[in-house]
Amino acid sequence: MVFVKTHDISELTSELIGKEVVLGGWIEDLRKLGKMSFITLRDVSGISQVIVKGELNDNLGEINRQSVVSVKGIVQETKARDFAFEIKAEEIDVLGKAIHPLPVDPIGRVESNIDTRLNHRALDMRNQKTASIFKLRHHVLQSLRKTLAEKKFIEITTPKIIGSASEGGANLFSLEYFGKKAYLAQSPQLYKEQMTIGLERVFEISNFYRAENSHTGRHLSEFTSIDIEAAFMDYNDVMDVLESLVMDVYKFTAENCKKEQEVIGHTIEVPKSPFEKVTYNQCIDELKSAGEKIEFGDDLLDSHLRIIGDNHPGFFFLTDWPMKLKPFYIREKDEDPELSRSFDLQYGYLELSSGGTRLHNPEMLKARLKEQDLDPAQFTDHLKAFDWGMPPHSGWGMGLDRLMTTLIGIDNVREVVLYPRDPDRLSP
Ligand code: AMO
Repeated sequence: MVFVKTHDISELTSELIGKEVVLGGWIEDLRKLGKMSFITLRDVSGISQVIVKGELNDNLGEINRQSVVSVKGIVQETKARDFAFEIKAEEIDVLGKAIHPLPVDPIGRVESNIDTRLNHRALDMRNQKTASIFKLRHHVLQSLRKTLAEKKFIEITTPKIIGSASEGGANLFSLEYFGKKAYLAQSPQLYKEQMTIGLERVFEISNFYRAENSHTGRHLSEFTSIDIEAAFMDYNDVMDVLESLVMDVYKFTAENCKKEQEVIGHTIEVPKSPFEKVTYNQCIDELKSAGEKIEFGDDLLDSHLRIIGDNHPGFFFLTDWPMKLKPFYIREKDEDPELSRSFDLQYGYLELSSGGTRLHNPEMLKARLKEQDLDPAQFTDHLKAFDWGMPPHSGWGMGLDRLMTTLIGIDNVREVVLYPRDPDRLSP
């Protein structure tokens, strides 16, 4: 049995013609034509054709499509249009049998609905479109980390099991923790703010949890968040960081993920920069002009955001929200304390990120907690840090899953998450 690969399929070159290689992958297609068989072999890097002749062909037996095999053979030129080279097989070993019927067709000839694909996600990953989405997600993560490191942000990992809410009481999953009540973190908010004391600029890319009973294409119970927090920056500075991060992700993937774009059937268009900044007050005016009954201080509903999104397609910042609509840690504007130094990054109607300048005066922070019916005693550990020399700081959180949907032009986050969690889906 041979299972040590000498090459990935994409590594086959004309220099290898006449040489022996060992490939490993799965059988995408197998055609027996009497004295000969043609196998289409796929691995993560590409596809190749394997020619099986003579005694090897006579003894080939039944091998189901999608079974994993290793093939030892000689590289040769091919007349087949779809392949760069072919392999004349000398030895074929079945390493992992695929038992038919399979629950989804990874070739995509028979289309399966998203639920069926998610229920059999590992096999769905042999569908080239699905694999391309997750290769793209990998490149997005690489790009984000590269840009943030260049901007001197230090990557941190904060706890996901916590003793009190980070974002206030709503939407918390609770669990039993050795006889005590614990929660799953909704965001790294408090920890990332605290870390600016010693690390100044931090970022985290992790999963966070929201017990939101929402059944939409953009809400998950477990989502991946990209979070930053930066000392000595205000909300305009962190908006700049966010914009350059998004621009870099688009440029990097547009340039380096040509094959993935082709397979997905979507061309990544690098957006225009700078992104427009639209204030909350401007939105209220636009909504009134569109005939909506809305006043300063009202939250923007989905229906409102659809109107605003139509007026401002693509990326734009929605800034200067009323203080009363913002979480306790957001700071007011000096010139108008009813307004906050805050923003959302929108992609049309879709909210991708929110952030702002933080309150860093502990007394004001305590007052804001009370204003929002939160108990400062629950935040003792956090508030302590504000007496140890807390720098002024700002930050934001962005949903990676939502960002991915903008990149590939789809409207369901479940397509870009390996094993999505939502109110109806807890396994696999
Ligand atoms: P917020 O609650 O707005 O802000 O979340 C930030 C971003 O996270 C994404 N997101 C979600 N994605 C999928 N499913 C969900 N249920 C979900 N909830 C949120 C969105 C959203 O814009 N601590 C602040 C950020 C900060 O100020 O630093 C926060 O969590 O894309």
